[in-house]
Amino acid sequence: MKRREMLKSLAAASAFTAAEAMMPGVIFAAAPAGKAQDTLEWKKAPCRFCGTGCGLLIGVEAGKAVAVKGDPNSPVNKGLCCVKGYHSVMALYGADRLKTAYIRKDGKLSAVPIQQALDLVASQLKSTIAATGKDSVAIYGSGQWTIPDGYVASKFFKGCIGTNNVEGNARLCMASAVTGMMTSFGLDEPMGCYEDIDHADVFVLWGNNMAEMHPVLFSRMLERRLARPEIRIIDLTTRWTRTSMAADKVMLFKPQTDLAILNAICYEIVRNGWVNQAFLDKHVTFKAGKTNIGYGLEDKGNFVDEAKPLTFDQYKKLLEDYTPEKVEALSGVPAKEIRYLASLYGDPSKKILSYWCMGFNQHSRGTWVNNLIYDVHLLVGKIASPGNSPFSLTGQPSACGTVREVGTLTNRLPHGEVTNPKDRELAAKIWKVPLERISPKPTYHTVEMFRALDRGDIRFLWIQVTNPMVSMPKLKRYRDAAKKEGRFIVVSEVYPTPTSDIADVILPSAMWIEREGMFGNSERRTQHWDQMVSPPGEAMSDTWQLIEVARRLGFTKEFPYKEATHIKDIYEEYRQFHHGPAHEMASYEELRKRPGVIWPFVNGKETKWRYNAKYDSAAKGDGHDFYGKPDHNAWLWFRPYEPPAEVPDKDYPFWLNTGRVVEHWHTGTMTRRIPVLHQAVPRAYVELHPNDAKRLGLRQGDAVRLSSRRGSLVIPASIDGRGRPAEGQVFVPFFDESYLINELTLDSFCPISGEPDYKKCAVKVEKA
Ligand SMILES: Nc1nc2c(c(=O)[nH]1)N[C@H]1C(S)=C(S)[C@@H](COP(=O)(O)OP(=O)(O)OC[C@H]3O[C@@H](n4cnc5c(=O)[nH]c(N)nc54)[C@H](O)[C@@H]3O)O[C@H]1N2
Ligand SMILES: Nc1nc2c(c(=O)[nH]1)N[C@H]1C(S)=C(S)[C@@H](COP(=O)(O)OP(=O)(O)OC[C@H]3O[C@@H](n4cnc5c(=O)[nH]c(N)nc54)[C@H](O)[C@@H]3O)O[C@H]1N2
Ligand code: SF4
Ligand SMILES: [Mo]
Repeated sequence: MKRREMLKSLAAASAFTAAEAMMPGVIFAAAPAGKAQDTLEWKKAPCRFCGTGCGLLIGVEAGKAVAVKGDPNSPVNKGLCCVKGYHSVMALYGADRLKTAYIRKDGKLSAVPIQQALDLVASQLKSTIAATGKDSVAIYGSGQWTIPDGYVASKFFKGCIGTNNVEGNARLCMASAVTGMMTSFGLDEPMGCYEDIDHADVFVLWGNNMAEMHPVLFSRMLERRLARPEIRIIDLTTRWTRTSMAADKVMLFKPQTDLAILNAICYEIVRNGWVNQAFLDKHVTFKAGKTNIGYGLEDKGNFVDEAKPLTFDQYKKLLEDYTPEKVEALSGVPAKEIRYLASLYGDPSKKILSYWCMGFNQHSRGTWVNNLIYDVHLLVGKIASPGNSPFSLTGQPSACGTVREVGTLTNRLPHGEVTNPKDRELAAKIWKVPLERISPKPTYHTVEMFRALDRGDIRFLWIQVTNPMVSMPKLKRYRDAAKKEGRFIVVSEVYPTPTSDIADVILPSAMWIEREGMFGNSERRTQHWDQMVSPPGEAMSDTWQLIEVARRLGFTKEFPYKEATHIKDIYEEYRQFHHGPAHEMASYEELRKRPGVIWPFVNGKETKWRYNAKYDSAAKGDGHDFYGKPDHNAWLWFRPYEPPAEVPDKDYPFWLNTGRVVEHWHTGTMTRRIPVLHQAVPRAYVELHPNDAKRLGLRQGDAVRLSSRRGSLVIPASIDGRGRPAEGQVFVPFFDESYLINELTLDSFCPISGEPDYKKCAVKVEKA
């Protein structure tokens, strides 16, 4: 069945809601009729979808995954799931699953045996390297890669071929969180964990829609408030969402002005004497970076920041531009509310948890805004202890475990940076490759990688577990690039997608529980699962596809693993990179036994809070020790407000914001093949504020023409549906390939992280 026919064949709307599915212990309706659940064989796996990393139990019968329940032993979800978790196994059984490989001949894709396709991939890789050099071949992977997938990709490309052309879609997602943590603390990934929820008195959500995107954590937070009504949830957002419905207070702010609001909170904390001076004196160094840093709109930009020393007095002076009154004028949040927010952070009797996700990270000043939230917590010393936590929520199931920990980014290695000779030495030693082979120079982050494909600097691109022909910003440029003469695109997929449409070779992949693997979630928890069912047809795991091709290039010594034990062997090899109290990981055996293990895992104990000697064996002394930085201090950065790359004007008077809905996963390839999820939200729409709709004469369901300087789209209107943007703003989810909203978005990015800003550009809205 063709993709379009398949999507059409799924019937129209149903009244199924997420809330109905949020019940522990439910087996989804597809469990075989009359089958008692205890006759099924149940096996543990982390959920396939979001970075919450819920533990699931999968019921298998006659070689098919037929049921799901939340794992009551998982400390993450304690038996609960959301609607995607409960229906996750149905994603394996879409009618048009790819079962065979395809090769493009004379413009048309034809089915071939997978071994033949792998031969072609290998010979094309070899001939491209011979003709245009090793830096003309690249791999673009994903935060949905398993740990072994990412590890093998990095070893193959960085250690064997010798190019740093390795990236992952987490660049579009978590890169600003990474650079935020690296610049503030010198090490990546949150210091706290989900248990912080059980200790906090105040929760501040900084532009993340937790009710829909991290629903199980959201329900844990609501449960805590149910037991202790004095607990407060504050939602700072640019758009009214389901999260706002549950919050005690909603503060709507203008896009990008979070930078100013955070500085105003710092200003108020200082002005009121709420600063924890003893903590600052002992643990904090003040810094300032460059300003007016641009938006990455030109090719080959290479921004390098600096860290100028700053005194506390100089810092206080700089904050004077951010009085609550001045920031009210910029952000639209009343000064009184900014003061209230500051008082919550400043109150020494309150433990406070800050959460954020794409509102901060997909931001042309993403690194800055991440730094600023740490500043707030550092000023009052509410950090790295139970209930006091600035916590960056991760999007994908293994953006942490794979992209960030294995280091599948151009600048990273499984441990450290390619620019650091010591880190390269360690990699060469563990990989058993010549040191000179690992290049000391980072090449391209994701947007620049696709620009290089456009220019012809990259000619071979292997894409695994991501759908960039839907998810890249300013899509037309990068789709045209991929289709250019002399470009060779390999796509490992499980379903036909707009990305497989432009492929020269499609490799059918084994999905999730059709192969063994590990993911690492938001709270540094590594989770293992066994293969439970067979992949369809010739589908092969992404790990094994890479090994097959690497061996064809002659790297047999580097990839000696036996198929039966390769996941264990790869994991144990990878684990050597992280030996030591700052990142020790659990053994393979340990992972198989437990419902996930939080690293650093030292002497059989998880480290729930880092940088605090009470909990973290890598920390020296008896209090905090920010050992990621050479001076053992956290760096508190002054970062100013700067506007985004494009703001509404006379011709394009609306802000365009984009994102997600609870029922769908990203580009919808999996969730649109799960009938109950597809039927709940069968197509995309543009959300409008009712006043804007009225002014434009638009009613629910009317066709709306949305245009930006890059593209245009006709899409149905949604007024007072699930979300409500502020006046002058519109919102479109990106799950529906029939409405490619990324034709309109802009590829501006944070110059420090390289992460694009999908949340802000200017559009025109007309009745179509
Ligand atoms: N159901 C479901 N869950 C998912 C996913 C999914 O596809 N479906 N994807 C996962 C992934 S990979 C990710 S990255 C996460 C994303 O999780 P979220 O970040 O929570 O979700 P988004 O819909 O991308 O972003 C929505 C938020 O962006 C905020 N925003 C817009 N402009 C600004 C701004 O200028 N500043 C700030 N601070 N906020 C702003 C809005 O207030 C809005 O609440 O979800 C994960 N969970
Ligand atoms: N406008 C807009 N665009 C965005 C964002 C936004 O907020 N707004 N958010 C960005 C963010 S945060 C993210 S994380 C990205 C996500 O963007 P993508 O990564 O492009 O989206 P997915 O739909 O998750 O793509 C995963 C693909 O892998 C396939 N797949 C599933 N399992 C397997 C497997 O085991 N092996 C292989 N080889 N393939 C498999 C699926 O069918 C799917 O096509 O989108 C980014 N793009
Ligand atoms: S909250 Fe995330 S990890 Fe948990 S069941 Fe839902 S999609 Fe899966
Ligand atoms: Mo993401």
